[in-house]
Amino acid sequence: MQRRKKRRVLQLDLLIKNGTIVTADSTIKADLAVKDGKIMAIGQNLKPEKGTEVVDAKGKLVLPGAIDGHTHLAMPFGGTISTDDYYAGTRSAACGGTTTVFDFVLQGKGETMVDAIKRRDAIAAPDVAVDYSFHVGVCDVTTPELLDSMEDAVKYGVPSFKVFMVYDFGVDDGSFYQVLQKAAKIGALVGVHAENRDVNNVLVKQYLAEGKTDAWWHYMAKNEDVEGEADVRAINLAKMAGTSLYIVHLANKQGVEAVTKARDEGYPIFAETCPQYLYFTNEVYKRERGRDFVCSPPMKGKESQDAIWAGIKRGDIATVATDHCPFTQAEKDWGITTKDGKPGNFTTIPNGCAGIENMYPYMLSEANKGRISFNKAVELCATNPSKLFGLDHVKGDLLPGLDADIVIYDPKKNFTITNDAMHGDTDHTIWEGAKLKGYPVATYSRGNLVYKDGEFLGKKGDGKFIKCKPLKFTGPCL
Ligand code: DUC
Ligand code: ZN
Ligand code: ZN
Repeated sequence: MQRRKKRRVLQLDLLIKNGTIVTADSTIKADLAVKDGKIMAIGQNLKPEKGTEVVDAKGKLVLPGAIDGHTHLAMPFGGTISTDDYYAGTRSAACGGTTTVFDFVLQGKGETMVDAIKRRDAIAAPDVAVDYSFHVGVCDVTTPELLDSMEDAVKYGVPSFKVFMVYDFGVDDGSFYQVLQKAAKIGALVGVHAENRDVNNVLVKQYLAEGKTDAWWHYMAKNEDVEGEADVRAINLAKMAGTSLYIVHLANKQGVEAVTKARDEGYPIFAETCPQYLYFTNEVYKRERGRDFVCSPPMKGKESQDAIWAGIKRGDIATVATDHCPFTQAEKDWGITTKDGKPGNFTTIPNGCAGIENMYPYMLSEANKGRISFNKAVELCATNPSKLFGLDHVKGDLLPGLDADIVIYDPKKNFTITNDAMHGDTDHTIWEGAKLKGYPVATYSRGNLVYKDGEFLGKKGDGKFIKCKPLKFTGPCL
């Protein structure tokens, strides 16, 4: 006798009622239902089932979780390792409404791209508290096998790469061009850290010879022109290779203008900026602890900051990400006395700052203050990164079928950033004292509550590796 198959009754797990649902292109008052970690429905007067948890979001905004496209967790750099490991960093991310992070894998000499990804994933997977993926920082394409291994990475689910035009592990223009050519063939996006290495090296030597050693000279050695020239060159190389380009942490006016021009001409050139460039200027390097703000690229002058905000409003800046790479104050003090007890200078300060918990709250606060719309903040921090890095089939929006990565945001809750209130392992924050209008009050990662009212509720190892789709951009589509 044939037994009738028992139909599994799926439980509606969570119902967020009465909120204002904000996505990149719509704002509606509606309820949102979650089942099995996915968004099941968005609509009016949705009814809970027996056992459904109901959350009243009246007066609150319901947003997609942010996607931080640029982090350096547990990264060996500047003679140490960045303070936040994959657990501390993703815990902090969750508490700032970020539900996916893209961390950088630095390829070792002679290492294939997939081996590099697997090496880092072995460290990340047991620790991550939210979902994650990687970009590969390409350092060695000196053999055809290494260059070809980019294609294996795309098949593995990592279709985005980054080259550094600066630092000793950076690539020369020839290798950069080869990486761009390869990307065009295999459906990949190349990101670039654009600063002119040779000019930077010359300026460093000159300033140190003149006894100019404090943090201000870090900015001067990586000034507007040092970054802008490299932006222009990177765009030209992408045009020559006939492919797209993603400029990471864009922080100068000349670069913004070059991006705008290329996009106006129809080229698929995309730019990311970071909250630190939108909030701080190079004035921070004159502070007593200016060394705490040393990151690359450095914060620039007000003119550049204004140009970046104008680029955002015009739609020429596609994403905001953090470049989260914290170091302790004791490590920042290596700019005074190195870890070997020698006199330090601006080159002996590890580059990078914490920011993973501040991105979405800051951008949403700027929206709440009226500088941009909430939709724009969502587009920059969630929807565009998901499209650019190939995960819009699962994340970056609030739509039935997508992962239930959701943030509930209280526009009336004012918040002053202090390091004590942050959830990473860092001992200070450059954002200390910054006043935000509105703040996230709850974060869900695939339907699980991972943050509520100042408290982290997630679990180490609960984050999942997200396989991203191959990428092809033929014009400035976003
Ligand atoms: N810039 C930083 O400030 N830190 C890590 C790497 C980088 O490029
Ligand atoms: Zn960089
Ligand atoms: Zn970076």
